[in-house]
Amino acid sequence: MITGAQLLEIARSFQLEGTPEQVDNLGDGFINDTYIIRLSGSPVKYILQRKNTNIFKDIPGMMNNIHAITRHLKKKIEAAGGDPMREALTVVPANDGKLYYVYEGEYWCVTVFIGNSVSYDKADTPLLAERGGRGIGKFQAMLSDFDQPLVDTLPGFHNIKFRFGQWDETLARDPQNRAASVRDLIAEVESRRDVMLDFYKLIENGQIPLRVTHNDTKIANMLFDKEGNVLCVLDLDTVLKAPCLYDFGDSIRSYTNTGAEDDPNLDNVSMSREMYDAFLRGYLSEAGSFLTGIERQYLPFSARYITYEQVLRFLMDYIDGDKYYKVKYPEHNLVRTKAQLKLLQSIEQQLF
Ligand code: GN1
Ligand code: MG
Repeated sequence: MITGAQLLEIARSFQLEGTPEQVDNLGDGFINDTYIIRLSGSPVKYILQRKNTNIFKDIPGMMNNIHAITRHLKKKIEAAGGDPMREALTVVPANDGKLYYVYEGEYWCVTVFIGNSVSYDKADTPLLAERGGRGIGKFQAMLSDFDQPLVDTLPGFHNIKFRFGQWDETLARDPQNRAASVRDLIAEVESRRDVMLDFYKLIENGQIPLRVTHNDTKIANMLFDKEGNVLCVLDLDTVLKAPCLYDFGDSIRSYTNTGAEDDPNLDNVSMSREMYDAFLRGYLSEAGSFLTGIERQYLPFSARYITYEQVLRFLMDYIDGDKYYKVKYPEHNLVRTKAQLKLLQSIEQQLF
């Protein structure tokens, strides 16, 4: 466990506008550890993150990506008369000028905290879903002319072929002897293998184009303003060249779920068609101008694809002994799997 004194020492290693006074835990991301830095005698706050090096193998490359992307976004925001300090993340370099600081072998990064904003774990109204759709569509539109190279921070992230490779290997190892107890869930994954691989072929053969996309667009990864508009898109760790359908699909997985991602009560979980239509409306109001015919055609399928991938990943991690996602209790990944499967079935019933 990291101590408060160590966190302060790490905070002091960055180019902050003052002296850090206190560093507190913030939020519960599944991957990185997030803290808030408060300064003495100043209202300015910062976000400090310990990046997960089990998952991200090239943090300097990732931070270069984020730096380049946020600079690009800031130019667009400024040109449109917006506030670049609030509508895009600001990466704060370490005292040595690097975009990260290594402390006892771990990688730490800082961004400016954006106050006077609201965050959600769940979309509670269609209006919020519509605005979320508009926000992610606008994010993609602003990055549509970003032409610098990007490091692939997470090779194979939404590549279902790659995921099946991991899946087959994990099932063959079955390190915790859990596979037998989840045979029915494994069968649910297997029964959709071919249809998912068929979709992936459209990406491999270039029919579905690659764009600069976010890839992790759950509602908790955006900040809203008090009026309910998306203020700033957060968590840029996985911005990659990928089909924009991944963003749409992951958003539907998040915004339309009537329950929680890890809801233990499956009766709570379903896709809200009203929320789907609202998100789609908002998304198309920004992305409609650049989407090709085939992208439009596969928007509903992308919700099925990403939700399916999430079922596979949660179940695979359960079988693997909970190595990837942080869990709050022993069966957490299993509960997540079942809840996401229920959502997948609801998507399939309503959209196909
Ligand atoms: C993780 O980083 P975070 O907590 O926003 C995961 C996503 C999953 C999500 C499920 C890099 O997102 O792929 O969809 O959890 N991110 C990574 O909530 O694996
Ligand atoms: Mg993330």
